[in-house]
Amino acid sequence: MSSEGSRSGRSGHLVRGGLVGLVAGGAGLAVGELVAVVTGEASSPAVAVGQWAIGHTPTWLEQFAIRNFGTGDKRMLLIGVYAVLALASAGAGVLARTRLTAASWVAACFGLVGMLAAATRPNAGLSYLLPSLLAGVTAVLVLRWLTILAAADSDERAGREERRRFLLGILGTAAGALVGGFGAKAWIDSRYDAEAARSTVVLPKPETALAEPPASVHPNVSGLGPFFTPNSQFYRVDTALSIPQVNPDTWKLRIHGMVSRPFEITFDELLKYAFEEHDMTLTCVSNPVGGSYCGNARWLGTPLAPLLRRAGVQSGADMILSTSTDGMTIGSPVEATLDGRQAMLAVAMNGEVLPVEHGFPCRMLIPGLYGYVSATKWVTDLNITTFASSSAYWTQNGWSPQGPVKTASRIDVPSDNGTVSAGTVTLAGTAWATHRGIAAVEVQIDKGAWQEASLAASDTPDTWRQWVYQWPNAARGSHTVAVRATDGTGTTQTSVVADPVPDGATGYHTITVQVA
Ligand SMILES: Nc1nc2c(c(=O)[nH]1)N[C@H]1C(S)=C(S)[C@@H](COP(=O)(O)O)O[C@H]1N2
Ligand SMILES: [Mo]
Repeated sequence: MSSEGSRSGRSGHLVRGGLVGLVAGGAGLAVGELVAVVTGEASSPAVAVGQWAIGHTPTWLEQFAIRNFGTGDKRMLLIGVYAVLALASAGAGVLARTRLTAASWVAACFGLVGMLAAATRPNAGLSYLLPSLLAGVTAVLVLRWLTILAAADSDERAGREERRRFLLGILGTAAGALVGGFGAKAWIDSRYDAEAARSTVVLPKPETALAEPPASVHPNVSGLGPFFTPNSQFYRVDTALSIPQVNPDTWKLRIHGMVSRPFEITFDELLKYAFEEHDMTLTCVSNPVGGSYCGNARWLGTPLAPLLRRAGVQSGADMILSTSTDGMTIGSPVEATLDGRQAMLAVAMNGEVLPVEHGFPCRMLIPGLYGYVSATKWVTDLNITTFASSSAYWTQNGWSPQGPVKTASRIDVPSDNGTVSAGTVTLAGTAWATHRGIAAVEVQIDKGAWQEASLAASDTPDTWRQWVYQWPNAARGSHTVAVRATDGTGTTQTSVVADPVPDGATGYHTITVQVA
């Protein structure tokens, strides 16, 4: 009797409808994933919708996600996409018990949303529509079929046969969807792995070997990060849901647009250019005051200037609109690549072939500019154009077209709210004003007078400069410590507090220290 009740009772209806919807949605997703094995990962329904959402996330929400999830923000987004899909599928399943046609349309709409998202992907062709189209069709068919089986099973005259059919149908489909979906995902992931190609790249030798910077670039303070950020710890900021896997054998760089002699080069041809090593700090415009989206590395690259001269930049052109394999566009001032600074196409980072997540096989770098206007990873196309006629991805999302790095300083030791013992307390951190260099760092305790910190040796004006300050006679209690830097032009960091949007955060990094 009780089983009969749950089969036709109200909550039984909801649960069975929800399950039917979930399985139908899952079957659709699995079919989408399977088709994407052929049409490409970017066309898979979940990836297409997630990637579309990344491009359309309002900047405030994106900043929130970066603050709270850091580099895990992408995983959160995919979880969000799956959660919305699961809820909607379950809802469609419940609706199907009374309104099968309406519910079928809901399922079809999900296929449509996937198709629309896939159509907006860079390099999207007609084949990009297939995974979501077939996913939608599958979801509708499975939804209708399982709803009919479920209805037969809940009928008063239903017997063992109806129950058997329904259970077999729903469990079989669920198992098939899980195996098919996860199998297809694994298949896609294993199809091309840039890591193997990366391990066979022979790095070119720099024209002149660059000496190691003196040991004195790094004050030996425990808790202070090293002068060069290890690749494994280097921050990562990009919009890629899955890291682009670029094959260096088919990689090409095209330089075109407002140039007299457009050309294209292969990776082997690129490696025949003159290479140089350069130490440079890279930082992100979305780094909050005191944040960690800043890293320092020794890069090996070929200067951009000779490449641009070979192409012959026409007068009036002031922007390099670079594009990556994943469709990211970044606009950089032509001027910054021709004024003598070491703007380069980099192929190595800290003595290692560029890591895949940092742009393998080739990325752009321009000292003095935030990454969003200079540091295109997986770059394949340089379109010489004008700021007046073109706009890049981030600019369309509310960021400023121009992004010179603002002077910034950070207290790394002790950590915010850390406890230290009374007496002499060692404060240490880093400061950067990429391409202008750091001339001074000052520390302020409890809003008192600014005290000059000791600067570590300078490597290049393009690198950050670490600092130490021995705070004498720190008394027990809670104290605030602030820091500010002066750049190589003599300009001191502004105290005015500004958000990262639109062109970089300002204000003094201030921490609380408990002296015990
Ligand atoms: N293709 C691509 N390149 C990109 C980005 C991106 O999203 N896609 N992000 C840029 C931004 S905003 C920054 S700060 C730097 C970060 O480089 P990293 O991840 O190697 O630290 O890469 C830049 N290059
Ligand atoms: Mo950035």
